[in-house]
Amino acid sequence: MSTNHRPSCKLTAWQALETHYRKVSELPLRKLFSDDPKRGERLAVEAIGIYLDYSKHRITDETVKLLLQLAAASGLGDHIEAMFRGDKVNVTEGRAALHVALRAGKGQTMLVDGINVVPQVHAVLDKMAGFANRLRSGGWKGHTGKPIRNVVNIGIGGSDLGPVMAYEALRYYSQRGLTFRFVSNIDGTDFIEATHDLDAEETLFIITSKTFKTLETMTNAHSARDWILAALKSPDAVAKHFVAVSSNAQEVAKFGIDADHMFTFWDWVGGRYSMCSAIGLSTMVAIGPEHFRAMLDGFQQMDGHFRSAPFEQNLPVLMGLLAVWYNNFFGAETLAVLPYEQYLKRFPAYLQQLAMESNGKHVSTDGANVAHQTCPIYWGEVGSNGQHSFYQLLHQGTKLVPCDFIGFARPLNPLGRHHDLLLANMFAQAEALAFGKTSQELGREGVPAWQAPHKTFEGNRPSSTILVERLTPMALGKLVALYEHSVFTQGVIWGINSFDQWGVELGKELAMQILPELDGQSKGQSKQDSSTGALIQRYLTLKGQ
Ligand code: G6Q
Repeated sequence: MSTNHRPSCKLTAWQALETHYRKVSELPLRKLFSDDPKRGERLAVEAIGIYLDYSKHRITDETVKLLLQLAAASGLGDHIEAMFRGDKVNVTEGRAALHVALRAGKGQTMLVDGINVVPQVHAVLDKMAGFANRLRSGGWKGHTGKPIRNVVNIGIGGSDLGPVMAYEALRYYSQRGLTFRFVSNIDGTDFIEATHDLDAEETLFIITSKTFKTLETMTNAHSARDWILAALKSPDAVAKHFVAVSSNAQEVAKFGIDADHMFTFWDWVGGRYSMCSAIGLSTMVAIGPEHFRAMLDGFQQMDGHFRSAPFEQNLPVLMGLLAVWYNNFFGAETLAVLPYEQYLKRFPAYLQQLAMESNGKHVSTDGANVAHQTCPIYWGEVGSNGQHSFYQLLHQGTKLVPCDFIGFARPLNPLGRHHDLLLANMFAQAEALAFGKTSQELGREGVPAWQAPHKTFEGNRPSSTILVERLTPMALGKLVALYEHSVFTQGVIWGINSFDQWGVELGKELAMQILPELDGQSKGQSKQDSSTGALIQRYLTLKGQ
């Protein structure tokens, strides 16, 4: 795959979309629906148990045709194959991005540098299953012989957001006798609050860090070790109360964790694409190896769909192209993800990293500045809480915010009419956004003319609705993979590398330069700019130094 990227906006297909945009951008959804009574059924795709309704978008058949042409002109098919083939698609780090191998079935072959990695993947999954079963059955004892009942995952970024999201999403399936906590922030409060009511004798820490060098994680891991040693008073306790997930065996050994208690993964797994690897150990302990496998099977089904379905029926491709349509032609800056499912409360936060760390880039793979917008800002909140907060802006604000509604037909916790009420709200919101309410309609309802402008909903606010039967481990796998591949699709169209994250480095470097000025190790004039220097001075004064 060549890294020389023809700027996306120079492609004929892109320019055709620009012209087309001028023709269709003002078309009201009301008219599109009244002209085509079957639109709501026609512009929908159902595949592998996921129903995507994309009829409430400001598109015509021509738009879809042109977007598909853009995908073809961007070489999306070749890029998909390159990723699945294990090519070094992460060009700036010279690595493959083969997270799809993490969910491959035992008999499959997926190559990195000519080596089939699937057997390694399954060896680690088996080791994880052995550990998870032992812990879940009470067979893993702490230093004083008590069974472990509390699991604290320490990690950050990709080593935290996937595990915490999956734990919350699949909590219904989790072993309730075990308590799970997640510590990520270097703010000591995170660790203190996560552990304050836990009994050290019954607590196990999973230190998840690909590099085993991340400042936040290692600081928290050392505090955890101090906490265990203070309570259990023996260095031998570390072996029973810590396991590690990492690709850096040397650093794990330095920390004092035995190789037997280390679960490995590989450099071809990016942090934000790692929840199917050993990074998911806490998930597996919570829900058990069988449910974990079902989740991986869900991912795998979506991988297969992404790789083989024609683009016009390809869920991630369609979602990715729609994101491009609003981002680059309507100038929409954000995209809201609105799950009508309490268990998905951390899903928007997870997607923020997935999308924005992947595609928040301003240079293309060949290093040239892009001449177009890249990643929209992903954000969101579970319905119906959002309705009583920011939906006002979605309906009547001045910004265009395409929305993804996500709902499930069968509730995990049926309770009276709750679920029908929840879903009625979800359907109603998408309807209200699309079709609004006119001043004539308000007039007919007797709303006085002076009040009508305030009560008018202009409509034409686009959304997708994703409907799934039930939130199962498999359904979660499908959903996450849907967004992974949608993000990849967008990255390909924009010609950027979705798999590096250099943008997080500078702040880390500067923090290490600033630290000596805060803890009194460097005296004299601050080396920072005048604003940062003054802030540091004020900080030192306030803290009494
Ligand atoms: C994700 C990023 C980043 C990473 C964290 C933690 O894609 O690479 O979020 O996951 O910085 O890194 P470690 O796992 O090495 O501690």
